Amino acid sequence: MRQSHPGHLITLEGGEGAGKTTQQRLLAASLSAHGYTCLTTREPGGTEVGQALRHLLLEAFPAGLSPRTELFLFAADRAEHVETMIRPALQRGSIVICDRFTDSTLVYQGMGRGIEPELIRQINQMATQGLQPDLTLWLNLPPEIGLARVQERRRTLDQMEQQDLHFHDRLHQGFAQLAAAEPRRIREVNALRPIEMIAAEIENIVIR
Ligand code: T5A
Repeated sequence: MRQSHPGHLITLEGGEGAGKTTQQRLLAASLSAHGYTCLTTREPGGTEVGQALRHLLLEAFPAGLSPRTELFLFAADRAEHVETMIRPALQRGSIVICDRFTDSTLVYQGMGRGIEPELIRQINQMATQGLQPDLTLWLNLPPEIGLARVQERRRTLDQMEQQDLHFHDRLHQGFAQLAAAEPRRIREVNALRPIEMIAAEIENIVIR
């Protein structure tokens, strides 16, 4: 997919604890070693404004927010992130590797919270002003394994991590549906393997 900038946007998607941050770091190191300029970032919370929104979304209200409030706050985070950080980096020719992006909203706020997908697509479109990932890597891991990893690592769980397994199963199905619908953009990666093996497959997908 060619867009109106010289850079490339790669997004990492998947359930909780699927290994996105780990693989983001390894991919950035590999691309840098090949001479590419990379920017690693994440949603929510890639910008200073986003950090405040991340706190509101995931930590400040243990009882949760209403689904539409949540949707608009994720969209606000993305609007700020795209406008002030992602698009300028793409204009400079960087490879931007973003931990979660628009597919997370479709899955979490759509399949998870039950908001109509068409509304989410419209809001994603407004937030990104049409910017789409060139490539999305879906780290496919059974939700119970990802959640166990997160629980092992942290004493307190955020808003989404506290949801029950049915919720996380729906998210997993949601990512599978998106990957089936857009096989050219979304590449499924089996995340139930050692870190190095996953990294090697991702490197092979990205640098061909
Ligand atoms: N959200 C986000 C929405 O609802 N809507 C949206 O639009 C957006 C953008 C973000 C939350 O917000 C939600 C989704 C999320 O619930 P977050 O803290 O950023 O919150 O959550 P995650 O993105 O899930 O980040 P995590 O850090 O929890 O998971 P990662 O990044 O997928 O996993 P990672 O790399 O940190 O690894 C987790 C642990 O597993 C180990 C690592 O060492 C680490 O300890 N690990 C492995 N262990 C064994 N084998 C492997 N292959 C391993 N890979 C990693």
